[in-house]
Amino acid sequence: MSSVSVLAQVFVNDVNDKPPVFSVSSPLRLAVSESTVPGNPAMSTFQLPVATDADAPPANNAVSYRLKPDVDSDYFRLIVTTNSSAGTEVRLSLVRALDRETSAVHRLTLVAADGGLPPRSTSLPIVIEVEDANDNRPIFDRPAYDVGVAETAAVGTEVAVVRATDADAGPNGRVRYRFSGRGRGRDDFRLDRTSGAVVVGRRLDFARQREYRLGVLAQDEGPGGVASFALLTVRVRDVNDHAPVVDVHSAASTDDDCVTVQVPSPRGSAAAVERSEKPPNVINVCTVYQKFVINAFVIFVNVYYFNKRHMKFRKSFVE
Ligand SMILES: [Ca+2]
Ligand SMILES: [Ca+2]
Ligand SMILES: [Ca+2]
Ligand SMILES: [Ca+2]
Repeated sequence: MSSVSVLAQVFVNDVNDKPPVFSVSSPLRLAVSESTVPGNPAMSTFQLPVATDADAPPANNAVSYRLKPDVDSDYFRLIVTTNSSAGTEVRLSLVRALDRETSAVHRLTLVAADGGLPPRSTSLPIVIEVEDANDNRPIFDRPAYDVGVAETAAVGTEVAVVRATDADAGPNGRVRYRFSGRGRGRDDFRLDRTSGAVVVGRRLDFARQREYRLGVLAQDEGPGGVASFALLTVRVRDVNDHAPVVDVHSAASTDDDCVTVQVPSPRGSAAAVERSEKPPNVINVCTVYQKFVINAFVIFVNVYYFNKRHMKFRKSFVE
């Protein structure tokens, strides 16, 4: 009995049963500064991973790449190059300027597909986090502030709170306040650099200065930050803190041995004597050494009569 050897050559046809595979964690995260200038190949191009396919060539493991169409594809374009030395390179190119304040995150989907029939594909989500640049300046909530304060306000009394916001993040958006060099009397107020609160810094006096026009600057703490300006007007309100002063030289008599004295406003203007009219603040002095209470001030008036028609205040004083 003879044996026969048969050499069997078996050809296994590849079946496209493997999809391309990315060997990176999903999603892929990239950080891109919003200051990146589009179209600069060196600065605005970002390397992406390539996928491998375990099937056999030529078609079942031939991987092609595309971005899944979505709105963010407007910002990025896919560049795929193949050469014998470096193999296939997949890069993402920024084609439109980013703005973190408009959109801080962009999401793309990179699709790798083989050339089989039917093709198999794998999707790799890409999350692009836009890093902040200091491209916004602080903006005051109003261009000018106009406030009033009583001249008797104690040191530390809050007069106003200025406020500016900066759309940037972190130090780029952290606003600090200070007075500008402009404005007479700004030492009379203190400005909290963090809160923007303006308080009375020392005793005010309407007679000394009745209005302050103070320049306020808001600047962020980011590199190259530019300050914004707002005008703070503080109007000092007069308060009845000066005693009336009666002018003894302007007194005159009335017919009934009385004098009529117009007590001035509590600022100390001259008193006048009226024979026939009695406007507000007019008092009749009919006795020697009379006491009045005017605007919370106690006034004593000594009246000396020279004769019925000529008389004179000798003295007036205030408690
Ligand atoms: Ca395949
Ligand atoms: Ca921006
Ligand atoms: Ca800023
Ligand atoms: Ca920014």
